[in-house]
Amino acid sequence: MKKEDKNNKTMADPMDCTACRSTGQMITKARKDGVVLNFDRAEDMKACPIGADSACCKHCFMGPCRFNARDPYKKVGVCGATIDTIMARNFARTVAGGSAAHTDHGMAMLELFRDVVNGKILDYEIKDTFKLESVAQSLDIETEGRSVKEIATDLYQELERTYTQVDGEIPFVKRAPKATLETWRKLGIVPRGAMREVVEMMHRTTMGVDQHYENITKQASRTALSDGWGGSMVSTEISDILFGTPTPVEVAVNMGVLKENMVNIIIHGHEPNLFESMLVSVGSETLVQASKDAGADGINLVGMCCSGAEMMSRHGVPHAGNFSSTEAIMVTGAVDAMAVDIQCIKQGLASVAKCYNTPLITTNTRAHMEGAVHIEFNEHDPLGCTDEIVIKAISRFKTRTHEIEIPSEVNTGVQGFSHEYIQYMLGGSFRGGYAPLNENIINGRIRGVAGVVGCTNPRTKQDDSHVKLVKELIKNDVLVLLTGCAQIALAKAGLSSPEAAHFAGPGLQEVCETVGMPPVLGLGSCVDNSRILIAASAMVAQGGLGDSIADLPVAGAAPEYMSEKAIAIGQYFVASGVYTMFGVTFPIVENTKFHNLLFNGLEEQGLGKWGFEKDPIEMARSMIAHIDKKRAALGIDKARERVLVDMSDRREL
Ligand code: SF4
Ligand code: MSK
Repeated sequence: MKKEDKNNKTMADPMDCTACRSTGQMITKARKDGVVLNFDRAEDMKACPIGADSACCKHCFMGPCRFNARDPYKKVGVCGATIDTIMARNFARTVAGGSAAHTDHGMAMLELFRDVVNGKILDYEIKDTFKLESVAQSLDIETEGRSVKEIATDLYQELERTYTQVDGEIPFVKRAPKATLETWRKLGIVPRGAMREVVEMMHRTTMGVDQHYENITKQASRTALSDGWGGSMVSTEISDILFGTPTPVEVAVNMGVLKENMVNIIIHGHEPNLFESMLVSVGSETLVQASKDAGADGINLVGMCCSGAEMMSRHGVPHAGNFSSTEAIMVTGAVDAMAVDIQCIKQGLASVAKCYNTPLITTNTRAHMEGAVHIEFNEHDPLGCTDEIVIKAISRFKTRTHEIEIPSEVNTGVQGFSHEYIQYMLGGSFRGGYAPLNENIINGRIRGVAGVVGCTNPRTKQDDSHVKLVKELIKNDVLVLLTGCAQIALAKAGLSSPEAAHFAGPGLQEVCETVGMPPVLGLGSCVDNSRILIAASAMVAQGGLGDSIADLPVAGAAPEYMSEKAIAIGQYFVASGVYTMFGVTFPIVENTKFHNLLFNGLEEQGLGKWGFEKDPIEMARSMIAHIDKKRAALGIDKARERVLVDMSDRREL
């Protein structure tokens, strides 16, 4: 349903924009307050159809050149480039952009680790020495009888190769199943070093360099793998070592976590160090007293987007909402400061913050914004920044003038399922491992595993596809692993609690009830998708489900993605052997050679493949069909038929 605003612009009904009631409530209030949000801008700024199909090129100034998606081979660019070259180059640059984001984030984490180890940074320490040792052992670093500092120094030196190495193989590819690694070697796509791959990708896609869509796609796979098994994986592992590996924790999610009588501070972005130091600042007696002197009951620190997802998983910090809600939450009038670091931070936040007199504070040297206050975060004096953020928030609380309207929704669920905890949960502390998961897949109680990840996007109803897709998957006995904004969508829908097992099919429900786990397991932020790769490798290593990730009855999806990072993640899952489906839109022209390569050809090479579907139920069906195809290839399809026939027996059991 659409209405017109005072300028006669059509405005979508708030509940057509989002499945999140709190966000819908805030869209309504924003319109009353005359404030424009991302949802309204998406209505106003229609997507360029040529760009959406990736049928244009502006890689040189003989162009831009554009093609007609209905007749893509009718024309070539001024340089003679074909539609396949153009689409492949655009796609590859998107992969390079996303991979660069994860790589730069990972490099920052590794640099922090180095300076903690060598004693130059004193505000952080190695919290998880068990994880330090297990990561070191996975890279054949000697741990027996050695000090933490010795092991950590060697680990730093080894992992630095992930980024800086110019030849050879990045360290973590050792963790991939042997057959998967052999396929990469055969295809020549084992990453050498993340910086080399991203730079080479950018070079190859400039005008007049690589002009064969297959060769460009090969380098796109190599670049994406340098992210998944490199930049992102290093980031996750180092963050766990420094700040602790997540274990299940009950967490409150949704806008109702804001408190009217407290100083509310939101952290939004991707790097955990800012948030870790904020936790210290909000615990400071002096600052808590200052908040009370200002008339508040204390300080309420909450997260949003992916740094929120990471801190929710690691420390149980309440989470207020995902990507599409970051502007809407300021409409509550109750946000006394929002501090941001890197990635997925909409510039539109600045104007919304101004409307509600909320300090919007940028903290990272890489990410300034017009209209925001910049207080640089420096790991050598982190509290210098975070204390100042708290002080700004307290003074905004003291001078609150806006009407406060906090939606009442709060959803409680269990988060924080790291790969390490999944092993322990399924196998127990003495025989931790994936045997019970594999056994339940082989016997058919669990049909397969799906990773549902990625953003929300105001071009599609927020959270709606995530929730419908996941409900359909678990109803069909598919265990779902979640990260990033998808994880928050499902938490808000109440699927993260063990009681949600009743949404699952009989086989998955039985497993969830036996273990006491929810049917969806939240693994953390978007950079933590590397945990899914490690879990998939552990499933292969456990045995009984084939030799490579491509053999597993698994599938992946990002039904509401918006970021370049999501395309990089999709490509590293595809290159790792996973059928990966995206929704909303896909930057490709159908009935072209490049389309056929991504959607079929890569699978024929022994990798995974891409899929695209806007309808979440159809998406679930395609994923389930793929899982069943893999089950049949493994010869375990009959077991599942028996499980379904034996339902009453199992009930008795
Ligand atoms: Fe046009 Fe070729 Fe230049 Fe692209 S590289 S803008 S297709 S001339
Ligand atoms: S924050 S990349 S909107 S998941 Fe990681 Fe969310 Fe997507 Fe950003």
